[in-house]
Amino acid sequence: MTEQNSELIAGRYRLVERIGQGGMGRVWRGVDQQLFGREVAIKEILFPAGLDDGDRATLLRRFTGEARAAVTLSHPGIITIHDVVEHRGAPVIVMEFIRGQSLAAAIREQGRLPVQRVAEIGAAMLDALTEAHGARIVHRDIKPDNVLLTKDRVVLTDFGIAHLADATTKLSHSGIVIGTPHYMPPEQLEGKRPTAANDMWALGATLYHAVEGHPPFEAEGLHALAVAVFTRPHRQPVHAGPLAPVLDALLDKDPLERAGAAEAAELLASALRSSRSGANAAGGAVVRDPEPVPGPFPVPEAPTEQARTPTEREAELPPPPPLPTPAPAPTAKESAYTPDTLPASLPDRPTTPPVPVPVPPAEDLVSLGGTAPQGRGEGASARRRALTRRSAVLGVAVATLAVGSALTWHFNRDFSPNGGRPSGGGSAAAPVTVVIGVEAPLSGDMSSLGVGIKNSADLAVRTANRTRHVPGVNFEIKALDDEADPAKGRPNAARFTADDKVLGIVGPLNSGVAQTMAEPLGRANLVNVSPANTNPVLTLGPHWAKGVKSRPYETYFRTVATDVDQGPFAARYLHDEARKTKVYVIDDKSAYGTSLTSAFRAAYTKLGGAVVGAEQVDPAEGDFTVLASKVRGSGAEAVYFGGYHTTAGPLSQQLKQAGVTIPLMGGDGIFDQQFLTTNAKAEGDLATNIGVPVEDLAGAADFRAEYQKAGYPEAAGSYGPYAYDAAWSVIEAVKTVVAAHGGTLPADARAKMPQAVAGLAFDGVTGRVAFDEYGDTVNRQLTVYAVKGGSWTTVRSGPAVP
Ligand code: ABU
Repeated sequence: MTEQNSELIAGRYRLVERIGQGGMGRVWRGVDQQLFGREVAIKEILFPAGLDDGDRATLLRRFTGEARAAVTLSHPGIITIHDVVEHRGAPVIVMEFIRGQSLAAAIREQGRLPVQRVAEIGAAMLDALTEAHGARIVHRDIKPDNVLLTKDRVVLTDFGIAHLADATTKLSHSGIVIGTPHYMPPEQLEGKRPTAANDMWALGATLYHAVEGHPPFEAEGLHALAVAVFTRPHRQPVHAGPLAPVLDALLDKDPLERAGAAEAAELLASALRSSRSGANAAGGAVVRDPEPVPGPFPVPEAPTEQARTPTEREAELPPPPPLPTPAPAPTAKESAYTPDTLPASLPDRPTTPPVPVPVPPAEDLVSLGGTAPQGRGEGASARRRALTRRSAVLGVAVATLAVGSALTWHFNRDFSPNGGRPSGGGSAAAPVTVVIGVEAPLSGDMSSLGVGIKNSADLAVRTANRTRHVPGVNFEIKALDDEADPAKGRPNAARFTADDKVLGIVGPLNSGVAQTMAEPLGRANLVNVSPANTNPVLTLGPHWAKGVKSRPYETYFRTVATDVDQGPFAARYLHDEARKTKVYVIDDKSAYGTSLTSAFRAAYTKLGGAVVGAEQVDPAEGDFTVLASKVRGSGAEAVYFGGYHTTAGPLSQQLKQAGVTIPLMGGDGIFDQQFLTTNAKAEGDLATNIGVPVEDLAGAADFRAEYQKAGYPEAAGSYGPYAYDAAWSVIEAVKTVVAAHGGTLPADARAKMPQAVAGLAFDGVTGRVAFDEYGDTVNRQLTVYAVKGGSWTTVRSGPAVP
């Protein structure tokens, strides 16, 4: 096709003007002469130079077949393909002509877009993708350029075209695949067979770009970008507000853990409700969008504007009316769709230019078919395997880039129409899956404790499945990382509540995280049993210190005693036995640290001890030399610290290095091996821990033996046994619910769980597992430890004093 011509394609489509140019081809406005001059968009696919005739013929055949599959799609959110024809040996697609603007253009013009508008766009895109995935068609190149916005539609374009790009470059033996890696999930960069999960990631990346104004991963150069996508979390969104949970859920690197359509729809609907009601401004932890946002979208109005360039058109377009609220289920259709009223043009300019992406040899050719299982997966072991494989593949991908080696194209391999889905129909006797969420720091400074919690819950689940503890039910773990960051609690809670199969959660570790999770979990009737939180507020309410108890959440339980016991236990030891009558009290400002020091101070002063100084420190600070000189000048005989080992270790060390050779005492948050390994001056320091030493517990020996046998690479940590008992609390409660429903899981099982957990009483590995009327454990034992000879050594153990 020439630049300005009136060439006739396939004897009926006349080109009028070129309206776009992209990496894969050119787009023209044209008319269909056989249909009374109906306007159409004509996309000319450009094959790379150097293909021989055989390759061209092969590609043409493949593309024609794939594009024809996309022709079968009929959905207002998917561009209608009228025809796929061949012209001078290259494929040409004839599509509906859409008058609008790409999302990429909107972002270019306006910067980041308002949360509500992005949620609306996301819901519409998801609806369209669900339609395509239901027809076993994967887009593979969802990005802002391929999303068209009109007055009242959001339309995905270029279905099937990415396949051609991929096959084209593979066939040309170039060793590269054309694509847009800013929106590609790790498995797509690996060159794995496309699944619906690819599109879900790309949806997340596209929405992220729209609401933040930049893609979730950015780096200088392809290599760095690929490394970032494979190995790093996406940049935390700062403008997404209630959209943050859906972005997190969609940008999960593990396709098996990534949100599927139902979960994404629920999260989008929730985000939309929040943004419309202004709940985001009311104080959710995830909401941060105080800055003014750009105005509504421009969309073209007059057909005469089509003759102008896309940029000119896009700059002068009036705002559209708001889109409808997304349906909670992703199957709703826009019944009011009137294609004839929506002529169109589609500029085809990538926001980010297509770049060559290195890929290792693919297992199979790309194909339009193939949806994968969505959402939950095999949990811990699957994730571990995936991460290991990902590292290996990254190495291959980078090596491919470095040496420019050619790919082997498995041209003759059959494509499985099943697309990697598990085959075989389930039988009527197949067990129902119940998911137990695990919420803990799985990365970062506190991950040694968090991973121990996850493994221990996993061990409980494996044991329950192996022994068929709940007949007809198979348990799975779904673990989410909070990095010990309270801001992660709410998004993680949203992911759990959106997944109907989740009937209980083990975690979190940090009281601060629990405070952000407890409210949304409570609203969703979803129980969580923490193996580690000790802040009393979670069960007794905000006025516990004044003796006013009021349980805030019927869904919150814990298997550990609280700081109501731990603070006084430490105070008694320090004052009565260690004979320290003057202390300096320091905390790390965390929910845990402040509650512990508050409980300690009250008890210590009641015993007659003097608090000779108090200070709050910033854990990020790390330099405590000024504080050390204050402590030295105070005459304190001990430091009592509320917080975690990550701060206590350097604090203790710097105190001693400054000549303040008095013991530092903390709570269970410092009772960790890492306190010893990161603090060369720990000798003589003290800690309380929840419970009696594990070696004194009959059940704990079995737990440790089983844990070891299971082969987890990480230690269970001090909260592992409590996590094991917490997981069994959920399992036993499910058993109760099933038994009360004639041996099957009722549809409202989640709602029945809080009462079932409240009524439990069994012997666990940490002792008696049962909960009082506030959700606190009835097992209230504590132990004081001292660092002796470089190890934590038991000093005193016993029940909490009433
Ligand atoms: N119990 C100390 C560590 C966990 C928490 O933040 O409560």
